Amino acid sequence: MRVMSRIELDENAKLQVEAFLDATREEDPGLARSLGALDEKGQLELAGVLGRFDGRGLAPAQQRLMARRFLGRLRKPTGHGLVIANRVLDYLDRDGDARLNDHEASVGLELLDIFARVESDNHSLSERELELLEGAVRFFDRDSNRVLDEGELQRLRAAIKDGTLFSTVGKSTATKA
Ligand SMILES: [Ca+2]
Ligand SMILES: [Ca+2]
Repeated sequence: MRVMSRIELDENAKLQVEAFLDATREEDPGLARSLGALDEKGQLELAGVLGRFDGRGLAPAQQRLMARRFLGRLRKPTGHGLVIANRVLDYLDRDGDARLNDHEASVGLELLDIFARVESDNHSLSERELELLEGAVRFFDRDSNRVLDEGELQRLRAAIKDGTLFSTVGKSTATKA
């Protein structure tokens, strides 16, 4: 089997991003504009997000819709924001297949919606809110296997519900720093 070079991988990622942006210009012009402004590194991160919805037997239009449900929640997505988003998505990929199944995706959307309201009462995440989300999933990954399993998710949900999340996560990031 031939191994793809880094350059070929990058070329594939670019084609994937171009196809996504072309379709998104019609389907969600505002999102297409902010994603279209990403530099090359940001586009590779975008390809990383798009790849989570590949190869699940979904039609391309459905894949784009799923990807946009995530990307549309990021306020003015930047390359840095997409790096954090990819790190968070890694924690949600419980079966480790680098794809998000319906359950994994719905947990992701649930968390994005909660963290979108942390610092500003709206439906989109600032970079700061994304960073808080990343801190939370890292903190609640108690066995440090870089996956948020069901028990860990339940503890995270409980901490959100009883309002202790930010004192807990705040403390942990303060001690780590
Ligand atoms: Ca998965
Ligand atoms: Ca874990």
